[in-house]
Amino acid sequence: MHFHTRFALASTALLSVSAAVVSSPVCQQDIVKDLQEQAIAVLKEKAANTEKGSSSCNVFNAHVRKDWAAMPAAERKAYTKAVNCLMNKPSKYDPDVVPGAKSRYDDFVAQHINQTMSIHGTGNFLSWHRYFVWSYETALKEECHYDGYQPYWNWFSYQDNPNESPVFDGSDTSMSGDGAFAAHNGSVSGAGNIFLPSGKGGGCITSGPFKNMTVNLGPVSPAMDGEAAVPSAFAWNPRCLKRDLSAYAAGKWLTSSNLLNITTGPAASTIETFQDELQGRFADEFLGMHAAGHYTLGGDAGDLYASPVDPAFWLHHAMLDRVWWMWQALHFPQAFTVAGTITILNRPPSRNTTLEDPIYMGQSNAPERPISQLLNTLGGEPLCYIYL
Ligand SMILES: *[C@@H]1O[C@H](CO)[C@@H](O)[C@H](O)[C@H]1NC(C)=O
Ligand SMILES: *[C@@H]1O[C@H](CO)[C@@H](O)[C@H](O)[C@H]1NC(C)=O
Ligand SMILES: *[C@@H]1O[C@H](CO)[C@@H](O)[C@H](O)[C@H]1NC(C)=O
Ligand SMILES: *[C@@H]1O[C@H](CO)[C@@H](O)[C@H](O)[C@H]1NC(C)=O
Ligand SMILES: *[C@@H]1O[C@H](CO)[C@@H](O)[C@H](O)[C@H]1NC(C)=O
Ligand SMILES: [Cu+2]
Repeated sequence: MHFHTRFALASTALLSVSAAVVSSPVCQQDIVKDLQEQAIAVLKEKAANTEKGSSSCNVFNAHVRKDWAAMPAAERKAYTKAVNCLMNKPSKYDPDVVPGAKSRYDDFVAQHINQTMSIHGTGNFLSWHRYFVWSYETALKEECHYDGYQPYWNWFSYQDNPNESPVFDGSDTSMSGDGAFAAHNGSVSGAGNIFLPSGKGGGCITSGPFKNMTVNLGPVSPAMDGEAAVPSAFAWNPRCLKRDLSAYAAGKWLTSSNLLNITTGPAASTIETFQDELQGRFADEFLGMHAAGHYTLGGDAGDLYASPVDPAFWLHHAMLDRVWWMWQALHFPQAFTVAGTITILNRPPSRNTTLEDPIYMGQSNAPERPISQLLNTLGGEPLCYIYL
């Protein structure tokens, strides 16, 4: 793997982090590689010190989720083919209950819409989205014969020009490119506190594997200027997928200094500070890496409820899960704790989240599980994966 060859360089960079180092895109890559390497080293050490049967899940036999940029063309195409397959299979929802769910893909969108207010800014934010991505990956495999694993979008490259990224360059080995240019006045994010200037898109995506896709659900809470909400959350609203790739959001918040803060810096000290910093401090006009990824995509992906309509959602959330996974590896035994409440930003005030709280996926065919079963990606049942 390419990160092995650059590890020595990365270690040096990490020891001498300075403003100059952090602002260099090359070193941004090195820092995430170094954290990755540290996480794997810890997991190897744990595997070596644990007496377990050879069949139990560990870092050596776990499934591997890869960086999109490091995947060969054939693997990328197999992935987008499976996603298109899911978009062409029928929904399992009763059309009277969710009229906008026309495809199997839409079932996942509906799931997210339905639970939005109890899975963001809550104690289950990380575990809910981990299980959501896992259930989607499982559907791609079981229902669409995909034989790989969920790829991730590495936030720490191409921040200055996401349009050139292998994820968004619009080629047939990308996740489709930017939207067509459509004049608009940017997007409003961060619970109304943070304005994002418009990029070069704003209209329908015009290239790549999802060029012809039909979005059926949302927008429920559109962020981009000019977009109107549907009258009810599950209404059918067929239209194209819109994007407005934002170098502004990526360059400002998908940074090594923010990554270091939550993985090894002051915000890394507890699960509470980690997850809060990751999700932003909107009153401080700090978007955080979770929302920054959504607004780097822009367009439909900026809708808190219906953001999974953009198939890049899953690569973004895999990266988010990877950052949590790295934090977890570097913070045993705190790795398996939760903090936060069961309502969005504790509005209205609610009880604390517990490890026994159920995470359910409804129509996505993943059985309800307590949070405690979703904290360890090497837990074996159901999760057994690592990131490389
Ligand atoms: C939405 O969630 C509730 C539980 O909060 C559940 O009873 C209902 O079936 C869900 N609806 C859909 C469409 O998934
Ligand atoms: C953007 O805002 C300006 C000033 O408020 C307005 O004149 C213009 O029509 C807006 N453009 C669009 C595309 O909404
Ligand atoms: C999109 O639709 C057009 C017209 O129906 C068709 O010619 C084209 O092959 C489709 N492209 C993809 C990527 O499915
Ligand atoms: C790191 O995170 C802490 C906790 O949220 C925050 O107060 C601080 O401003 C962050 N530091 C940087 C450099 O972003
Ligand atoms: C909820 O969590 C907070 C912060 O972790 C803690 O201070 C508080 O005591 C907890 N509340 C209850 C009822 O356990
Ligand atoms: Cu979400």
